[in-house]
Amino acid sequence: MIRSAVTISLVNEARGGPFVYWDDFAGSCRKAAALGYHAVEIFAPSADALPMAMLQPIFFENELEVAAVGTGAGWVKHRLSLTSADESVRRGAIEFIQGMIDFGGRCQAPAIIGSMQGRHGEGVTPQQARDWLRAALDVLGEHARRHNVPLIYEPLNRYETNLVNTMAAGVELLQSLQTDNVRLLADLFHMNIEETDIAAGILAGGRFIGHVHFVDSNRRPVGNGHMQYGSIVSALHDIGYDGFVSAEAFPWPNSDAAAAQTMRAYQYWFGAEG
Ligand SMILES: [Mn+2]
Repeated sequence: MIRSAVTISLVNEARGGPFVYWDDFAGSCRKAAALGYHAVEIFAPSADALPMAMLQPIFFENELEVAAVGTGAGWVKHRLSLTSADESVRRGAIEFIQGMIDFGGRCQAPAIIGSMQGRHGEGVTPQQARDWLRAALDVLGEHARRHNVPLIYEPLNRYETNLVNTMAAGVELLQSLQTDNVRLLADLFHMNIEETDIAAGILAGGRFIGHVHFVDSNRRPVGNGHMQYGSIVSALHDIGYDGFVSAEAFPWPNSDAAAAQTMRAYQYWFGAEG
């Protein structure tokens, strides 16, 4: 069954970013549960900012799972990157993500690598960046295995990375790794910019897709842009996808309306599955 999730950001430096709920963690969880969400996706400032022991009663009380944890705070707060020319920055990036993998792993949630992948340029060749990225994914994918969760890698649009922009390129990257414990994140906003056809991109990602960011063409909640969802939903069924569709969208026009709109869209497209 494809399950619903909604994002909560606690990272001040990410303000203005595509997260539905902000700041009030317990209150956001209560609202998500009341709307019928199965899970929350957490964007936290660091692995120790929110002790999982403090969060678990909130999840239990609201019968919420954790769909995933983001690692982007490593970039927006600390300017860490897996493909920096500076070795100490690369090492810091790996340590930051390992901490996040351990944080999520305590509630069986995978960590997502998006902006932490960085980019080539400024003295780093495409080949060098790709080699560093692959080495990091091998280490981090195996680290995630200790918690019995995959590591999620997100192809981004061209304005955010020049490493991997499409599902097909993501599959090629994953197939070049030693580890088989990394999955792709199909973010419909990025795919709308990069894929020739979004449904075809999902079919190309196939069994490698392990998480979906469920959002419209303009990064507003589903139903507020021009994305055509029929073929996208069919493609997710065709690949046998049974993970989360998570609302990583702007809190437009506000958090509560964005969460409610995404839930209406989830029920329309996936609700019949129960
Ligand atoms: Mn995303």
